[in-house]
Amino acid sequence: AIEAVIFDLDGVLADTAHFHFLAWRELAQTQGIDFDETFNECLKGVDRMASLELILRQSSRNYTHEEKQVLANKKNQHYQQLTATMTPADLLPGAREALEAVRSAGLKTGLASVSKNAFFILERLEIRDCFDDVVDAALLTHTKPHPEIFLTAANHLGIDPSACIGVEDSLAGITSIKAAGMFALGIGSANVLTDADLVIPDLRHFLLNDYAVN
Ligand code: B16
Ligand code: MG
Repeated sequence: AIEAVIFDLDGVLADTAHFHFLAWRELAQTQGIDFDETFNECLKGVDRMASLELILRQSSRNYTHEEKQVLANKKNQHYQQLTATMTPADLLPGAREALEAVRSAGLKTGLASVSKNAFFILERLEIRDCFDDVVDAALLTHTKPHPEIFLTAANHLGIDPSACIGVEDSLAGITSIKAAGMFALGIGSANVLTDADLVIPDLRHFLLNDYAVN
């Protein structure tokens, strides 16, 4: 039976995925690099430096380590500006209800975001207390699609990965969940999240009994 649900943050609980997109797009434009929503799909769930590498790969120029650091900081400053005024009203529809449903069913909740801004966003949304464990992205060696982050969350919760559901909006995230040996619940479109065990459009459609019965 399912004993824990481990949520991604960006694009699942809040629409911060859009803010990441806006900040990366502006940065790419300053470097003369084209950037659209399709390419953005590959960046979702991928950490800051790895995302930057994927973007700069489209340029014919070579960037030094220092230049990359400057660009990554710029993007992050822009992202922090965009998210600074978020409030609990910015939780995506169904997010709070899904978290509460998991807790009321006596299951544990975890957060698996590779974002180093995750703790800040949780504070803005006032949902830090909804989680039994929040993985600190700063302590990870690998970004999604590697399973490390979901395995770490399960480990902290003391639950076997096979008894966990992972909830993700990104391709990299679904791969990470499956590699961790969990049930992968995709948020978005089944045409994009082809490896998910089940895809729902958003958390208003989250029905724990559909996945937890065993
Ligand atoms: P930061 P998630 C990921 O978060 C985002 O999907 C991804 O677009 C972003 O690059 C990454 O966090 C790093 O974020 O620059 O704030 O450290 O989807 O794992 O919650
Ligand atoms: Mg995400």
